[in-house]
Amino acid sequence: MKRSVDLIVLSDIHLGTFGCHAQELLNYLNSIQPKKIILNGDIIDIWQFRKNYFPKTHLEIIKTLIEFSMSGSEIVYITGNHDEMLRKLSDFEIGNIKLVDKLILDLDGKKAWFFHGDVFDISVQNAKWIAKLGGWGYDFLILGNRSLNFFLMKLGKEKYSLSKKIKNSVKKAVKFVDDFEKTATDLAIENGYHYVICGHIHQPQISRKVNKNGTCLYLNSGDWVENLTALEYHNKRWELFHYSKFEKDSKESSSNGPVDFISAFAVFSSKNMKSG
Ligand SMILES: [Mn+2]
Repeated sequence: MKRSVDLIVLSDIHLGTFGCHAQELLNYLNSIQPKKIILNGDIIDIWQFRKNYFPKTHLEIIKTLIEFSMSGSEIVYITGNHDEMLRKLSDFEIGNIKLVDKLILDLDGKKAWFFHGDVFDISVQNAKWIAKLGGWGYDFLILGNRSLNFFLMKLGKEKYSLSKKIKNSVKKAVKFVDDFEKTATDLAIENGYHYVICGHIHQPQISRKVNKNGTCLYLNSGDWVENLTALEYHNKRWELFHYSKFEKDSKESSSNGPVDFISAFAVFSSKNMKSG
């Protein structure tokens, strides 16, 4: 029996790279029946795409998602920085699949704001003035990042890479995550959102944030490279799915079956042989 879920959020799958844990993600997807799927950026890694590396399990994920959409699940693909080429096609719709740069949903009367999060890359230290930009903030920052990358490429330099920047120092990385969460939260509170849901920084999280203007719930779906996590919204509640726990639970429940009997028999017969 597949577990039914109202909504799942996946981000940072990085299909097409060696780091992607595709088989684990497939096991997870095969265990659920989601009504709505939000793909919150960096799903296919077009930046690192190589013609000679796209394993069968990676294709299976795309196939599974398409099958979900054909059987009635609604899919929203929000673009990230590693799949920013798709931003050219944003607001495109085909069947049950929608492609956007950001998404606002009403979840049981609460306003939820979804976006990948790379817009904060160049300006995460400047949370205060970003919050002042209010509703314009997101579109403004997307333009900023796009032109930054455009100039870097013109100068013959590599695109701005967050992971490269924070890999250099743990202290910097911790500070960056803090700043990221604060920036997203301040902006969400300023705009009256109850939930702000991001990806990008590969840090799964559900936490209540408060500032002097109000409060909101900050959520991050993590990734399928290091953490193997997803967000699930069901019966008006948010939960963080951890693959490691899921794998442990499914092993435990399967070992209560006939497998246990066989191993018990093996132990029994080996004991008998020793004594004989
Ligand atoms: Mn990203």
